[in-house]
Amino acid sequence: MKKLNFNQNWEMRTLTDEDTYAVTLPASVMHTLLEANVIDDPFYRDNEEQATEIASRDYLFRKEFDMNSEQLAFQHISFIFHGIDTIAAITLNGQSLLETNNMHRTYEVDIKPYLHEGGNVLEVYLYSPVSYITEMQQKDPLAGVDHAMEGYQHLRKSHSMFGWDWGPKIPDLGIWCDVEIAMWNDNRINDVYITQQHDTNHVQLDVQVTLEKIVSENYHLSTRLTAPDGTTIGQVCNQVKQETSITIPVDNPALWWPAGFGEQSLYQVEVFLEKGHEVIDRQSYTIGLRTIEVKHEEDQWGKSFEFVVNGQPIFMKGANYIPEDNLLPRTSRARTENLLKDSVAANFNMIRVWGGGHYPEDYFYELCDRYGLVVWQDFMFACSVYRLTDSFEHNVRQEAIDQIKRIRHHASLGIWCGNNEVEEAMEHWGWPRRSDWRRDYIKLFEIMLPDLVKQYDPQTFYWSSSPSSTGGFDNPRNPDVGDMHYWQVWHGEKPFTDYRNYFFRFCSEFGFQSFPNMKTIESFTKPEDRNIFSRVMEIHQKNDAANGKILYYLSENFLYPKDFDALIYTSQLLQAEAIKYGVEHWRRNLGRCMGALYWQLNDCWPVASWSSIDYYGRWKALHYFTKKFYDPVLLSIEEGETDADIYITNDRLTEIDCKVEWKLRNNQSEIIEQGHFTANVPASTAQSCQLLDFSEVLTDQRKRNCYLEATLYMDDNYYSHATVIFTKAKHFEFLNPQLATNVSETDQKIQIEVQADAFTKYVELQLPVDAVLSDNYFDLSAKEPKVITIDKSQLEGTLTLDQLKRGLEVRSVYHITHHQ
Ligand code: BMA
Repeated sequence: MKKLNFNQNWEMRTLTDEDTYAVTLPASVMHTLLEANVIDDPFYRDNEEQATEIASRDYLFRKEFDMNSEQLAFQHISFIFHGIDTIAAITLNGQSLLETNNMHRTYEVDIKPYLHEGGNVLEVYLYSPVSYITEMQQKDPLAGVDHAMEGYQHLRKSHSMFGWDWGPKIPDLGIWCDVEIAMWNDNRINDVYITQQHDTNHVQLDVQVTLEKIVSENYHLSTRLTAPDGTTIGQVCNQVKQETSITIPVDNPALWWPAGFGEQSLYQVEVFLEKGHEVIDRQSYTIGLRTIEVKHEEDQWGKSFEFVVNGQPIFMKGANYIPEDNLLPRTSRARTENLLKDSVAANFNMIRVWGGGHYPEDYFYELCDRYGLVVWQDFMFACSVYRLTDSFEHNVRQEAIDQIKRIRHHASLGIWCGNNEVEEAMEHWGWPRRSDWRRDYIKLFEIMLPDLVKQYDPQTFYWSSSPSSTGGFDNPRNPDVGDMHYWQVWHGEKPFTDYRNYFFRFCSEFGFQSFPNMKTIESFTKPEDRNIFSRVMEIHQKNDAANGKILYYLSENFLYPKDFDALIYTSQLLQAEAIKYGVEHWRRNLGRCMGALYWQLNDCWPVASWSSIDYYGRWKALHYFTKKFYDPVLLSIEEGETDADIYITNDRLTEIDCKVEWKLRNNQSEIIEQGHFTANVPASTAQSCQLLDFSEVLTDQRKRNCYLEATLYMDDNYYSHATVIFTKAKHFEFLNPQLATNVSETDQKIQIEVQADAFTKYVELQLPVDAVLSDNYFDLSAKEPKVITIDKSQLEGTLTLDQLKRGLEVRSVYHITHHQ
């Protein structure tokens, strides 16, 4: 089979005017108009408001192309549309070819009967998604979230493009994935499905190949498996049927492991279809040899929710992933790669593709395979009721088949999940308890989708909803059974300490908002907008009452910030502390709790949100905290009123021997008490190592100026460090730390030594260019300098030492209220 990419030389225009724009696919209306300077940047100030009107019109994408006699001689010629967003009518040479209404599907259509030799015209008419959802919602009002345009759930288009509590209402339209033309004779490979049987030191691969047509002649199928070390195993099958199975034995397999647990070994499986001696089609897949199971079994606490990879239970650490941009043509492999590298740098081993966006492109999964991120894959349904009419059912069935077949061979795929929060919403969000809605829910998420997963990917676990306990509307918020979304901290305004009341089996969502970094705020505001209650800042805050929540939590924890910049900084500290509080607690309960995925990793535009990395890829304080609280060996301190329990959580699959030194110090870092201990912590275990009782020492006065510091050493080397204070930061008597920096460089690295005169928290270094630092937002004891390094290769742009010295800014908790 021959495939040609069909992305070049398109044009786009509005159906109501004559202006045309040259485009290359993937392309969208808003992105094209923006590139042509016809509209202003929709992310700037209040420009989002122009989007609804633009998305209320219809558009045409058009391409003229030539076909020669050689091409036309193929017996079969088709177009493959890998993603059309969304409602389209497609014509070829004026003849109707195809109608589409699902951006999550791949459409292939036979074009042979419509083609001419010489010039041909392909036209894709795109119709307004806004008009469609408005009309449908009038006919059949369905419950959903109120921060999105009404009726969004009627259309198989990324829900969050219609607005979300972190996303703008920019329901752009376009051709968001590649278009290809496929030409073939006689026969072709229609489908390949690879399963694995694992035994000790042996894996048997079963490659099932389905051909397009029944085979009558001289066909051969062969496979080639290439191991990570380059060795190959070839198999040939001469007894080809329309469905053929080829077995490949692999001795001493190099297993694929999640990040932090071993190598991400990848094998290549190639399948060749030959007729006579000619290869007429080939397919290639990158796979990893591994088993991933989800254990959901009764135990002393309820019913577990535990990922087991290659037989090893693993605590999953990660976050929820949302679409990377509202204008889809701006996404790219390089951007996604940066985001996923940053995830692994923060010690993630899992990423959850949240169900209110779109199914990511192939490269997303390829990168997750390569970097060792287990993918929790939601089907694209979220927070809404769905009406299962015959046509809707047919549509989502095809969508699920397309997506399961596309994603299933990836090493990183860990779980299929029916939807995000639909079961919980129908049970707990006060919606009408309609039996027709419930019936359709059960049909779709508890019958149809699990059946399809069983049919097309039986080796991957299916879970009907996140969160869920056992399905069927049976207490989806049960904290002891299944997975949990916990929002009482934040939406429920409970204090951070509330996390410690729960021992969820797997916490797949919990979160806390902050403002993005100043540079990011500057990108969408004028100086006069820089007040969190300004109209522009409120447009970039989509969660009702969220600014009030930030201020409420601020009042509980920190002093009132001196200015806008200090408020932005403090909001990030709140967020980082909140999530750390939850994660450290759940990791101290490793075994009972087996996963924490915070809400949310990234942003789709510059906005105040729960993300740890903002739209421009800048790390918030939370992301630096994450790197530490997701470390495979975690030193954490569970502080009480006047005591402290020092824990070590060891995620590694081997035991560790370590030493911990602890010091109770005052705000000048003078030592009041100190001690040390050694610990042996078995593999995959959290251990309370030492309970320290300071009730004698920590008087009310001392609680306001003493902190406990613990330092972990492994093999006599410094490993990590933790501090706690025994009062709210707002009441702690922080002294002026007189922060001093000393900058130097080597060929590869920049080094910044930071020193304080008194104990201080949340030391932040800001460079004049974007960069990821080895650490940031860290605590410092007096006269104990810390060296921060920056890889020069990671710097965005060039930076001389002199520029760095002049542009470097440093602050800490003390500067929330003080200028110097
Ligand atoms: C969860 C998610 C999202 C939402 C987030 C913050 O419910 O599933 O729908 O954006 O919380 O409210």
